[in-house]
Amino acid sequence: MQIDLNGITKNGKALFLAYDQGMEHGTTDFDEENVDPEKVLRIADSGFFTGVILQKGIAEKYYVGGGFKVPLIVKLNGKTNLVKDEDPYSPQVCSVKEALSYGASAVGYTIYIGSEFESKMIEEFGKIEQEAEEAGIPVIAWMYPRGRNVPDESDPKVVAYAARVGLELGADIVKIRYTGDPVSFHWVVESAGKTKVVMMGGSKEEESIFLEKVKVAMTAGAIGVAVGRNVWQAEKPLEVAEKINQLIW
Ligand code: FBP
Repeated sequence: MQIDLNGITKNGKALFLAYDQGMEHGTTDFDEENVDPEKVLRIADSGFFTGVILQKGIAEKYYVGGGFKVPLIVKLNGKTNLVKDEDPYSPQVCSVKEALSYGASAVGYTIYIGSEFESKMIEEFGKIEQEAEEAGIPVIAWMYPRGRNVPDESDPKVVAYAARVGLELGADIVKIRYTGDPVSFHWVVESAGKTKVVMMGGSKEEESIFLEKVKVAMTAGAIGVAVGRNVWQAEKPLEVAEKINQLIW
């Protein structure tokens, strides 16, 4: 079934603000300003974004009752980076039902394909996909090739493979690493078929370099970007958000 993406897109395009790094990376990603979820939620609510990605705790304690208009995307699994397992597993920490109770318009889940635990994540994702479809909300798969079997996470072949797995598992949108050039990223988009592709952000880099990637990804057929640090770690987050917004629409 083709799920309606209108709740988290505008004219078919998407710009999501990711703010789950406190769990994934620790508070070293933050400064005095962006450590406060309320402040980042205000950036998300600026009108430049079609969704904000949160773990359940921040959704429950800050989004709920906060009067925010930006649609909520709840990340259903997560892990810390303190455990240095070569083969990562990101367990489910929130159900689709709980996410809906916080007002979620969509849910997200990371699958580390290539990890020795990929089967566990594929299985969990299968159930989530079914529940999300029953609830009529889209499911976004963070398709991250990672683990001992993946020598290069950015290898365009393995990234395209990840996108294809997302399609075959029923993801409505896949969140995918930029492959470095328009031709290979176009192949990633082709590989995803009817599953839409958003480019992931990555660690903070020079604004012009990041904007160029956004431009190329859009030309290659992505529907948008899911970005975190390149916006809320910027000196002027709203200015960067506006520039990304202009490139997407
Ligand atoms: P960024 O734009 O800050 O990279 O956020 C995107 C994201 O996928 C987050 O949702 C997640 O916390 C993080 O990147 C995972 O990063 P890593 O590649 O280090 O696991």
